[in-house]
Amino acid sequence: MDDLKQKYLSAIADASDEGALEELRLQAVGKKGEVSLKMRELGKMTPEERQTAGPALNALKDEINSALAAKKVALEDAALDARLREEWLDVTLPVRPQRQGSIHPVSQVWEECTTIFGDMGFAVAEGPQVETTWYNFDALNIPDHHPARAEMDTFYMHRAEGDERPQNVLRTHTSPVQIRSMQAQGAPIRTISPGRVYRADYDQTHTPMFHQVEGLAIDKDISMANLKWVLEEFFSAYFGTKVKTRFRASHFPFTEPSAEVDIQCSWENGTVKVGEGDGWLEVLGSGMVHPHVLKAGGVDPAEWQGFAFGMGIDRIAMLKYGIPDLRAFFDSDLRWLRHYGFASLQVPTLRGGI
Ligand code: 2NL
Repeated sequence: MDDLKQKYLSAIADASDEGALEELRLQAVGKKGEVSLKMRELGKMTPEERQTAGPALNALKDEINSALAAKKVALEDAALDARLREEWLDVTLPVRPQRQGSIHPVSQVWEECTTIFGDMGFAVAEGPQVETTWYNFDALNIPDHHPARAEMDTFYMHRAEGDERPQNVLRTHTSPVQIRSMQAQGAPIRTISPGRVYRADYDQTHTPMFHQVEGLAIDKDISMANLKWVLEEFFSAYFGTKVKTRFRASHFPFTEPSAEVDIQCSWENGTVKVGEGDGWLEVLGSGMVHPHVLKAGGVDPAEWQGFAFGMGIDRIAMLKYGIPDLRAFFDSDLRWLRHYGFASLQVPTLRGGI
């Protein structure tokens, strides 16, 4: 019996996991286990033998059971210790870098424009980027021979050999949207049309795609005085400071008279500040809508008149944020974002930053 005890106690002590332990329990004290079989032999013993063997077997069974229970607890503790060693977290580690999106500055300025003009009572209209030459040119009093129609300035859509339908273009301004608004709702009208426009041009101050917001106000007695007020109100709201404007006579086919508008600014060691100083910066074109254009929009020029203006969203975004080169917007958005130290770019990345 001592052999049995030695055998099982040392086997239990050596058991490496709960499975092995259960195996040992069955071998020793299970129904057909060695100790149980021995207990069954008690019946064949003499009463004297049974008197010593009975309590001894019970004691052995108890001892093995408590060794099994103790070992089970020890194995569980060891397993927990191992897990704790494996699964610990260093809460002092810096957080993992997270990629964070942000609204593109051009989109932000676009949004600001619609909000400011919206507050002044202008509706917002959008329209197709692929336009007919009628909406893009003819309706705007741009004659056939006008240089703006030339291949080098305008992106003409591909047309299959023998296709005689009028050629479509990528719109060169958002004026077609204004024409469509006039046709759809007639006069009076106050609307702005922000959007993407396209011209075959690429240098320090021109990109083939850029963003424009045009404005149109037509009523019985709209004048350039109203235009001046609207623009000064807009620029003051946009730049957050009172901004004076200066109108210079100009020429556009779609307005008569026409004016280029400058805003007040100062130049200090190469940086422009809007709304102060005695310098001027050209920011937009404008004028009184040409009677031909009113007619194209289905509005009677004998009864109605109005102003229109067109300004570059990218350009006024650059002015507000101090971007020197328009190409920064499009060559690489990252370059532009980095210029402003946008939060997402301060975080180290797997690519080693940009
Ligand atoms: C510029 C010049 C301008 C307009 C756009 C316009 C639209 C209609 C009728 C008349 Cl429907 N005019 N738009 C007028 C004057 C100038 O843009 O240099 N923009 C950056």
